Order: sequence, then structure tokens, then C-alpha cells
Amino acid sequence: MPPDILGATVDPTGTNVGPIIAISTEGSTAGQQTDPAVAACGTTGRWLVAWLDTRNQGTTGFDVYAQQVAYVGPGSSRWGPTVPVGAFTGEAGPPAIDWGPVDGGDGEFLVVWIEWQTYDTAYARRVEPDSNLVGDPIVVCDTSAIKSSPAVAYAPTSSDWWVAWESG
Ligand SMILES: [Ca+2]
Repeated sequence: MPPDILGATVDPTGTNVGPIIAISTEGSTAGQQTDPAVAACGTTGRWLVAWLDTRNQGTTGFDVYAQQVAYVGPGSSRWGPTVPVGAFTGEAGPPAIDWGPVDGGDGEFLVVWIEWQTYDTAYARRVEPDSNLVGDPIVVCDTSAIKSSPAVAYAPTSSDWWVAWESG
């Protein structure tokens, strides 16, 4: 069986683990879903899970998709649509993700990944807490160095994102 993305809530003491749910539901019908990353929205309480996806391997190769999950107490369930965060014709690498209160409302998630086209490019994509994608993917770094292992965090004091990756 090709890999899918599963998840579960775990309470702070680790004594109560919620039911395991399917976050990607393509299973054996549409490629492989691997390498998940997750962040929580500080206002809605929902999580956004992003992963590497080969559902369109014949056309766009490795892509990054994302799906929100809501707490339903106890446990969790899928919320809203699965969205294509990065679906270029090149090969995407595993994503990283964080959430920040960037707009004074429900904030935004930022998903980052490395994309191989003719060389490696570090990309970021803004995702709103209703799963809308904001604008086009943002080019963070397009030098010709080999890149991998992106990471991202939000800094509330400066209202900036910090993106890091392995280079060379
Ligand atoms: Ca792709």
C-alpha cells in the first residue's frame, strides 16, 4: 500500500491519544503522500498539515499539498479542502510550516519547500486559515547552490518570517 498521511491528537501529559485519522485520502489511487509537517493556527485552533505528494507524478512530479484538521474534542477531523500549495512541473522537496498573526485577524500559515527545476529554489506560500492560497509562491532564494531541509518560524516582535535551509 503506498504511503498516506495519518495523524492524531496527543494531550500534554501523553495519557490521552485521540483516534488516528486519515489526513490525505488518496491512498493507492493517486500516488504517494509522504513527509508531513504541521503547525497550529493560534486563533481558529485548527492545524494545517502539509506534505509531499505524487498524485500528479506524470505531469507535475513531486508537489506540496496541504489539508486542515480541526479539533472535535476528543480527537480531530479533516476540515476544508486539500489544496495544492506547490504544484510546479519541477520536483518539490519535503515542506516545513508555521503560523503567525500577520494580519491582526486569523493570521496566515507559511509553507516552505525546496523546488528542483533547472536548479534548486527555496519557495514559500502563504495559506490563510480558511485554506485560501494567497498570491503566487514566493521565491525566497534562487541561487544555483544545492538546497534541502527548509525550516520556518514567525517572529511576533518584528512581524517577520524566518526561513532557513541547508545549502551547498
Ligand atoms: Ca512538482
